[in-house]
Formats: sequence, structure tokens, C-alpha cells
Amino acid sequence: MVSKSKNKFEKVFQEKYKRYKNENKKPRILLVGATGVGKSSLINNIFKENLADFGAGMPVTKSSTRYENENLIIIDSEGYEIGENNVQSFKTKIKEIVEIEEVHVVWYCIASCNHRITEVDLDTFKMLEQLNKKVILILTQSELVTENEALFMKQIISNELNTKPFEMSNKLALDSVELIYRNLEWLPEIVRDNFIKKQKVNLDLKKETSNKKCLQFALVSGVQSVSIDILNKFTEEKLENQSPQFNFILNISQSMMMEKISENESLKNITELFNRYNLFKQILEIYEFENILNGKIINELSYNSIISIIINLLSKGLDKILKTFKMYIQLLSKAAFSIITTYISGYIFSNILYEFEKSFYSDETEKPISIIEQLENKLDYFLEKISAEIHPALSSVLVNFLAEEGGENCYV
Ligand SMILES: Nc1nc2c(ncn2[C@@H]2O[C@H](COP(=O)(O)OP(=O)(O)OP(=O)(O)O)[C@@H](O)[C@H]2O)c(=O)[nH]1
Ligand SMILES: [Mg+2]
Repeated sequence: MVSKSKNKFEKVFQEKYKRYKNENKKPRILLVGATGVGKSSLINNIFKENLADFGAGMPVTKSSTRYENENLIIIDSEGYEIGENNVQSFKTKIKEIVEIEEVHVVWYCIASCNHRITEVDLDTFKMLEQLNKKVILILTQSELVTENEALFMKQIISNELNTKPFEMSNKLALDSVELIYRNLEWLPEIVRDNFIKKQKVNLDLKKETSNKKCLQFALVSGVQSVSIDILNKFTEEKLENQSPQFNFILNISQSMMMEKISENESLKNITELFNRYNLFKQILEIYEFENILNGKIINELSYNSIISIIINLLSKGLDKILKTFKMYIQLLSKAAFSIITTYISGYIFSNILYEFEKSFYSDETEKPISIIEQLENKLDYFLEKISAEIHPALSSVLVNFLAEEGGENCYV
């Protein structure tokens, strides 16, 4: 009896803890502004997801709804009617929300085409700042006003509210990239990865983040490769006694065409393969690539066929680029070799996803799948481009690594 209730307690505890832990990593954004200024549209533009896709919202207060998906929490507050004298009641409603819900940033929306800031906006914005909230002012519907009108609005805002507004339009071409950076600056570190992952307007940021991961994993690879050499000396016998798991991993690695694995190097290659597998997994997550594959646009092609095209591209790319780096490889240690291969495969992978998504989220009619074909056709051009980017970054990793290893004499 006791143990039954203990189990139940544990189960409930685990569930709650898991929820708490996940929730902790979700950016919490509060939308504020008059009705019809474009709060909901903004969410759709930045995250390429409708609030309705988040599922049924839950009320936070009578006048606000909390939408939550696996990575993000949006609190949508009811807009006020422009022209009505509602300063106090609106302020009170917004205050109630931030007292209940710990929001990370407020996206305060004002429509450019209203040509003025209302008293409600002025007062509510100031109140939020006084409550120590991070408030980002977004001028929506900017394409509906002339350049001069927009300038005028921005001037009023910087005079009255002492903040730099971000201009948005239906097409979103304006300040969306800067808006993303401002959010990152203000969001707590623990939720930043989820924000980078969910936003769909600054793909360069995804590339930057993936690149950092490539460096991290490349260095791990280098260190692993050195320690495995030492480990090998002591465990040679055990290695020859191959377990089923061992063979299984060997098979996967061979079918992934990452590298030809020679028998005596297999342990090192397996740790490296795991490392690389984890790197790929994280890059996929940064780009939220599975969403695309499961999405509406690609249905003619299956998940598997796209993955196999990517892997094919990746292995061709790796072969080709490694030839460029042959000089490094001959000169440097095994550790450096692991660094180079891990880094380059991650980098190519990230670039493939980057090109793919760029076409996916752009308004051009070009189908993403044709991008993959183009990449295959223009492989040389594509790889040259990447090669040029890899060179400086990789040199700096190698220099750091070798300096730590005391291997300066490898430079010759
Ligand atoms: N031209 C233009 N229209 C926009 C823009 N943003 C939103 N709209 C349109 O404005 C209308 C209202 O947009 P919503 O996103 O529903 O506005 P909201 O602030 O969420 O409105 P409420 O939830 O009712 O308070 C819709 O018809 C949108 O299509 C924009 O940047 N440019
Ligand atoms: Mg709305």
C-alpha cells in the first residue's frame, strides 16, 4: 500500500519536474497593443506559426490568453479600442497579467498607419518599464505609410519613450533581423536556444549557432582522438572481442557513408561517429528541420529520400573539401584530423540546411527540393563557397588546439 502511493507520488513528481524543467527553457513573450494592430500576424511572421497552431490557449486573466507549444509561450493580451477613453482600465489589465505571469519580453505593437501614439500606449509602455519589464516597441503595418510618415512616427517614439522602435510589415523585410537580435540580448540565457530555433526570420543566426556547435564538437573529437589512443594501448584485447552492439554501430556508420572504417581504427571512429551523430542531431534541431520535412510543402518526397540526398551531398562534399585540406592533414596529428573532419562535416551539413530553409521560407516560387538539386549540380561552386568560409575558422580552432597540446612544431 505504502509503496503503491510512493510510486504514484514519484510518478506525479517526475511529471511535474519534467514539465517545470521544460517550461524553464521556453521564452515567454507578452503581446500588447490596440486591437487590429497586427499582434497575431507578427507571431505568424516571426515564427511561421499561427497562434491557433499552438492549440487551445488557456486564460491567464480575463483579458489574456496563454498559448504554449513545446518550445515557446506566447501571452496574447486583448487589445484596446482606439478612441475610447480606457487608459486606466487597459493599464490595469496589463498589470494584472505581468503580476501573474513572469514574462521575459513584451512585444508592444503600435500601427504605423495610425500616425500617432495614443495616451494608452504611452502610459502602458511607461508602466511596463517601471515594472522592470523588457519592452520592445514594434511598429507594425509599416508598408502602409510613406518613408516620411514612418520617420515622423519613429521620431515621436524616441522623443516620448526613449526607445528605438523596430519596423515591421506584412512582408517583414524591414527590421526583423535586428528585432531577433534585440530579443536575444534581453532573453535569459536558458531560453535563447529555443528562441533561435523557433524564429524563422534570421537564418544566419541559426548558421552562427550551428557553427559554434561545430567548433565545440570538433574540439571534443580532437580530445577524444588523443585519449582513445591512450585507451587503445590498454584495451587492445577487449577490442578484438567484438560485441553485437559494436558490430551494430559499425554497420550504421558504414551505411551512413561517413567514413570507411578500418578494423584497427574502429574504436576511435565509433566515438567520433557518436560525436558527429550528436552534432548533426543538434544542427537539425537548430534549423527545426524535421518540421519542414513533416510540413505541408514537401509531400511528393519522403523524409528518407531527402535525408539520403543530404547524406550523399555531405559525403561528396567531405571528400572534396578534405582534398583541399590535404596539406593540413599530412602535417598535423591525428587529433587535428578528427577536428577537421568533424568540423567540416558539421559545417557542410549546416550549410545544406541553411540553403534549403532560405528557399523554404522565402516568398520565391522556387521549391525547396529544387535547391537540393541545384546544390548537387553546383556542388563545386557550393563547396568552394563553404571552403572559403571554413578556412579562417578552422585555422583558428587548430591554432588553439595545437597551442594547448604544445604541438607548435607541427606547423613545419
Ligand atoms: N498591411 C498590413 N496588414 C497587416 C499587418 N499586420 C496585420 N495586418 C492585418 O491587420 C489585421 C489585424 O491583424 P491581427 O494580427 O489579427 O491583429 P491583432 O493585433 O492580433 O488584433 P486583435 O487580436 O483583434 O487585437 C488583419 O487583417 C491582418 O491581415 C501588416 O504588417 N501590414
Ligand atoms: Mg490577435
